Amino acid sequence: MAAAGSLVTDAVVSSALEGRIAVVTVNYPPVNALGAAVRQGVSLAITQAEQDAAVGAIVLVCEGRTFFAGADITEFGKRMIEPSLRAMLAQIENATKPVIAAIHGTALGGGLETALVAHYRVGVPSARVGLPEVNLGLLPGAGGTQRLPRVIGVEKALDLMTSGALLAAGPALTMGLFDELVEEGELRKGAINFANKVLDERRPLVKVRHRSGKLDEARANPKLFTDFRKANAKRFRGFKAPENIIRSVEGALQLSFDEGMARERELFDELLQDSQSAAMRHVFFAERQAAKIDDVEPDTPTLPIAKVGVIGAGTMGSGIVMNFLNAGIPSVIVETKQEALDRGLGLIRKNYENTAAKGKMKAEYIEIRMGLLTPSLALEDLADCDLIIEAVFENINVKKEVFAKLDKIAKPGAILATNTSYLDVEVIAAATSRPASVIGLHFFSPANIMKLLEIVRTNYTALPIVATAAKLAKTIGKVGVTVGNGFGFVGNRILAARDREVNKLLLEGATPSEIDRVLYEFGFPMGHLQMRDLVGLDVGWDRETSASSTVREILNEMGRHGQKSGGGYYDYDEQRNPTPSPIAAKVIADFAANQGVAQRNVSEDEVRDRVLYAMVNEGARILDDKIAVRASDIDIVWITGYGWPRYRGGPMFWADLEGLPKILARLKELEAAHGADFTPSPLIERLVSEGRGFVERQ
Ligand code: 3H9
Repeated sequence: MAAAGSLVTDAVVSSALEGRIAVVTVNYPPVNALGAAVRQGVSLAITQAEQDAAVGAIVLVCEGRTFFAGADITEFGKRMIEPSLRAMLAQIENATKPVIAAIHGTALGGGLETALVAHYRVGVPSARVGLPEVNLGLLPGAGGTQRLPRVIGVEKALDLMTSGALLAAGPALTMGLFDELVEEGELRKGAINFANKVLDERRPLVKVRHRSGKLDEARANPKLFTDFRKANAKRFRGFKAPENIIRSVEGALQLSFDEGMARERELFDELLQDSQSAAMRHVFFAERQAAKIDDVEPDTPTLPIAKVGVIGAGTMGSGIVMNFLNAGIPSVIVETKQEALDRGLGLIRKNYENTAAKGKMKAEYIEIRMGLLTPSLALEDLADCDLIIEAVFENINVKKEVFAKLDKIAKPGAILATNTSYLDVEVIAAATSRPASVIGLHFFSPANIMKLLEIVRTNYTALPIVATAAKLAKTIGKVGVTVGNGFGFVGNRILAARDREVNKLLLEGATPSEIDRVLYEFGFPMGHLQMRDLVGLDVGWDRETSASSTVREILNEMGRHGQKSGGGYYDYDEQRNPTPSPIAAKVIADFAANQGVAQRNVSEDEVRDRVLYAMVNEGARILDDKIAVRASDIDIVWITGYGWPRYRGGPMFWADLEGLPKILARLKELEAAHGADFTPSPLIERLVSEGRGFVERQ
């Protein structure tokens, strides 16, 4: 090989000559986003390589953990610095010398779009590619919607772009997206070899824009788009980006390439200016922010978690332990009775079998995962666990008793965690001689699926315990949000505020369907009362102390426990479809009469304001009480744990969009009509007087 010569050297983009090949290397940590410095550097390097007679072909490669992770999201909404991404891509596509994209890590969004304008693509086997702009409420706006369908076909491209899913290198090679895979760790060398081959074989400058075979295949199926829309209607409900993606791909079939690009740009700009994208970009950063805990430093020690114990094999305990089995961590699950233990193990196995049957897990993993689990009837078997999570009945005395016993059994230094959803973790910790080792790990049902983990720290919890919990959340694929110790923490405290308001509305005459419709149309997967029926009205209900003092208690006393018993706030058929329930309506009306509440017609607007503003006000009080450290953490809790629509950014971001002055004025009206539940939180008053919002916008 001829001596390497340096063409351009810059901290961000450098270029070196390896024989006939100009290797353009980008180094823009952490993820090589295509910010202005990168675009300028790449553009200059391509120009110079084009002008240099010694250069036959160009390899574009990135340093660090990944190929380009996409456009620089922090630049959106700011003045664009030339060259634009689209201009840089046009320059690559129109280069007179072959450009080879050399891909490792994840080529995402604008990153994959860059690869798609190169004339050839090589990658290492661990590389993955995708167009996840949909997760930011956007569409691939630098040619992705026009080029990806031309390479992998319209249906597959629609699937990838509307889901944001990634494609592994193997399938990408089969589909023709990669031209060659090269040895892991040898990308640069492999790409240079490939480039030399292109030159030796005088291969042409292949442009994706000229491919039409896959589009012709799609044109043969005129129902493709209608079917795709129909099949995904539920998933796309209320969310604009998927529809714009579909329309942009329709453009690829109906228009010339350049017209298709212009259509894509229009549809992209429309999304970029929409509040849904602003909300989703907020969520992107908020999720990463949530992982940062103010007093945890990179050098804060964490404890190794090699073995986990879970107490309780009910729905919650079984779901919790699956997280650790999935992560390959040996675990013990303890119950008091053999029957309950067997039921729990059955639940776990069935869950794995269903996952395998759906093709989402290889069948051999069922035994591998079950093999990591030790069932036990003795708390003593938890003695060598590094972390023990209690998931027993939600009663403070029961929990205190369990922790007092654990204190005697657990090894020194073990983390003792409670999965309580409302109770005081400090009181539970006080039942032990080591409150510094006690923490709340609040999982959400179904615990093996739901992304959220509330990490509840008390005044006593030691910092390494908090840091370990945050790290563990990542290990098991959860979004960990660290919160303070107070009734219901963040999520359930806001849920309780919503519940309180929903119950008042029911008595005043709004029907379950009317209340739920408002929430469903707002974008929640289901309404509040449907959710209550689904979870079960008897969860947390104590038969012994039940005194017909709420509608829910009365429904429970009547055996109406929700979906599973055929009725709750709604009636259910065999398929569990809800219909309005005359029985529940009578219970509510009688109860209202008993309480002296006159029933009336309640407007949808009133339902909306009362339910949503009560939640926002409670969120503000949570900030006042320092139970959450940032408004964006509350947003993440409600998005990942309670189905708040991601495209509305969470309750606090949504409140900013709605306008805090408007919310404050309405809260005052509601306070006058309904009392102290609506007294505006001091934080809202303060923010309005300062002309600020909850969330500092990016
Ligand atoms: C696009 O391309 C539009 C085009 O189609 C059209 C344009 C006209 N920009 O996630 P991590 C930051 S839209 C700026 O913790 P990981 C991130 O905030 C883009 N910053 O690492 C974090 O910062 P901090 C389409 C970005 O290893 C740090 O990098 N692309 C960007 O777990 C580390 O991130 C996407 O949507 C960005 N594009 O995961 C991909 N990406 O350290 C978005 C990340 O201050 N990115 N940062 O908290 C990802 O999915 C993940 O970051 C990735 C790495 C998988 C790459």
